[in-house]
Amino acid sequence: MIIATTHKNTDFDALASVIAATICYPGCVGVIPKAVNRNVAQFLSTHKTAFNLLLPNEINSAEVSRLIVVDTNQWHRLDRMDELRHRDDLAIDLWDHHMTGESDIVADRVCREPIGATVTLFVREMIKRKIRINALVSTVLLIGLYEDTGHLSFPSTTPEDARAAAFLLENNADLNVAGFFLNPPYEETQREVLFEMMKNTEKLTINGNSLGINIITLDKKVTDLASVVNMYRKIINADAVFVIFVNSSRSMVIGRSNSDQIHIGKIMAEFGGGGHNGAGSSSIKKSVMSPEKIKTAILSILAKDQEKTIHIGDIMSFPVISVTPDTTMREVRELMDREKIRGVMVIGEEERIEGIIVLWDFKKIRKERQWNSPVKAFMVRNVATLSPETSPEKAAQTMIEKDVGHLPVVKDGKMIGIVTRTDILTYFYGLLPD
Ligand SMILES: [Mn+2]
Repeated sequence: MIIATTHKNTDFDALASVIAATICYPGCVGVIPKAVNRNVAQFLSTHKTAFNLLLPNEINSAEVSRLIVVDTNQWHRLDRMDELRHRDDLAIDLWDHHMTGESDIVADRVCREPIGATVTLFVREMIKRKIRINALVSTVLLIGLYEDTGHLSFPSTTPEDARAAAFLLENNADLNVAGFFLNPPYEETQREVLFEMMKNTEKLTINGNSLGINIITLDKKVTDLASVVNMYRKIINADAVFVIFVNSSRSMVIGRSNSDQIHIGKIMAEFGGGGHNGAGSSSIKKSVMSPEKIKTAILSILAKDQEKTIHIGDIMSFPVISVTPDTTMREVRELMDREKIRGVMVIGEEERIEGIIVLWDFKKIRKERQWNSPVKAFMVRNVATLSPETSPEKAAQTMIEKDVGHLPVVKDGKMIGIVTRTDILTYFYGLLPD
């Protein structure tokens, strides 16, 4: 007997991958853990009989000759598979996309890659082997793919995930059904927790990233805390959030990040958990570490990461070309032509930034003789500046908010460099400045 199984608190990517495995491996039976996410439970209550699925207590582990593990690589995350763990005659195949955390399942065949969703790995197999799937299977696979990639929007999404979505849509995946299960309505208990989080929000900035961190005591069961945390991050508009949910015996940490600089999976791995760049979690016994200690530890990991991350000081241009306030507009224009630049800083006494003049400001000149006027008559005063520790993301955000293309970098009151749109584009897209 071949069985495919996945992690407890089964999400749609896990369910979809189990179902995909039952199709890719002839004769394979899917074994779904008893504890599944709420929207997965809703789906199963109406669709279960359409698939070849059983519960862990419905199989006889002595009959299992091959085990397919999907969307996890850790034994303790499986439901009642301990008897199989110590069998040395068991063949194991592993399909997963979690790259952090300790992997302890030793498989004979491993398909483990950084990709948006595990189910994409199975879709690749289906395309390769020209396996046809019906609309129902396509739909559940698409739900798994969309849930794990945030509808192909999470930074972990790869081109292959998008191609997998195309394949599933070609095979008649139903977006109405998918939309229904991907956007479950919020429950009263979830709203209460969200409200509690909003009340106790501690917002801070570490390494140029805005951060929300909370400790929340749970006195009752709340389903799908992960999507509450997701919602919370969006509402408080933080680059990353960490929420430590505490019950009588354990702390459950859920992290979400929208910043390239904060890798949730790596941070959670330090607490025995795991996840991806953008999302992850960890469960810690209170006797091992108190919630307050966890919080302090997360903050110190984030602070330590500072040395490794890119700051604006690393990507700025220098030396900065500048003129004095009395330089004529004609001289400024000649300088900009010669240096092929779009803006020049105006620096006064004691190296003070007096203003900036950009190509656009030349449009203010109406009469020829104005070219003899000093730059201080045309420059823009009130120049927005950055500190060298600013993150490239924050710098880009400042450019958008202030609608400026030049941001001088200032340290101890002195200008040490400048960041232009070209620097930002070069950083984000690896484009070479022209
Ligand atoms: Mn997954």
